Amino acid sequence: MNYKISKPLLGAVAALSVLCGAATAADWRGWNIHVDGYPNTVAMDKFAELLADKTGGEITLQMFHGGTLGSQPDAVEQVRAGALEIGNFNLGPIGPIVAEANVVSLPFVFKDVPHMFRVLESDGGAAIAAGMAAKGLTPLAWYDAGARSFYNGEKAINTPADVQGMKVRVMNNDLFTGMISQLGGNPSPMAFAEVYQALKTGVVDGAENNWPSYESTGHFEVAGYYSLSQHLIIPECICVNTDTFNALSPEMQAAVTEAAQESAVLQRELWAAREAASREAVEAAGVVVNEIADKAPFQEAMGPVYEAYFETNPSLRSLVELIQATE
Ligand code: BDP
Repeated sequence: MNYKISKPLLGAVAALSVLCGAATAADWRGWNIHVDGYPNTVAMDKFAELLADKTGGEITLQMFHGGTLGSQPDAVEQVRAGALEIGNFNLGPIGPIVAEANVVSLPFVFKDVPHMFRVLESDGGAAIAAGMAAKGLTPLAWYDAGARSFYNGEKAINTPADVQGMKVRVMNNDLFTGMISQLGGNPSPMAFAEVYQALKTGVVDGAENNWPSYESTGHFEVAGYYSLSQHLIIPECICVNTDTFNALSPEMQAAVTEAAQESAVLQRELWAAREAASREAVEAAGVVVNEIADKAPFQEAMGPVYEAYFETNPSLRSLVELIQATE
């Protein structure tokens, strides 16, 4: 058979592909675990809006909030595989995949949140970003997730002895299970969505998170003691599938990055306000909050966690030292 295509037909095809600028445009899908009104949710919606504006509609993003597309470890894999293009991820569950990114999940590695951001903006941050990109997750911007502290339904925690025998939910990462074990507790890695029921039914005694997540999930209703251990300060990213990002023109890459960075400025502002508001709300609801006068025993107990990390990643000792040397 002869498949010669007539000229008018060719013209029609060309016109059609112009009409469907969609042929070159991309519709991205994005994952976020948080509820409506949460700083990250608002900022990711803003990112979608900025993305469409700055790329002249070439790239659009449909956000799926509330973890509707699955748990965080699953979503991380989906973005790596390109089944989803974008995710707002905490670096905790990324650590098991990207050794460089796991440094931020070492307990007490950062002095405070500003220190964390200074590191991310330095060579340390570049090393973390390069490690992530090599594993399929290119970070476009960093979000604030504050500091994580312990909470439970039984008592205030003041010393490691208070964690003794306690079953504590953690995010999926050996550093976190090691951290709880070193304090004498029983770690229980579990998906975020399951923690409320687990606390309520006594499957776990406690968990750990920042103020906004403690409040937005309702965990404070079933675990009313919040002890300011601030043992983990973990950044979050807007991460894009590396191949998807690398296939873009330099102009488009710049537009996407700019949209992400602007969304991060908004997220950090909203975060500061929400941290204060969440703390106020849970205290008003009767949560007992305690400062921990001496955090040194918690820090000292983390020695074996660091040693195990260095044993598996000898080359990353210098990255940790770089972080510790960053003013
Ligand atoms: C929240 C993070 C979210 C994590 C969650 C958790 O924003 O990404 O999934 O903690 O504890 O603070 O799983």
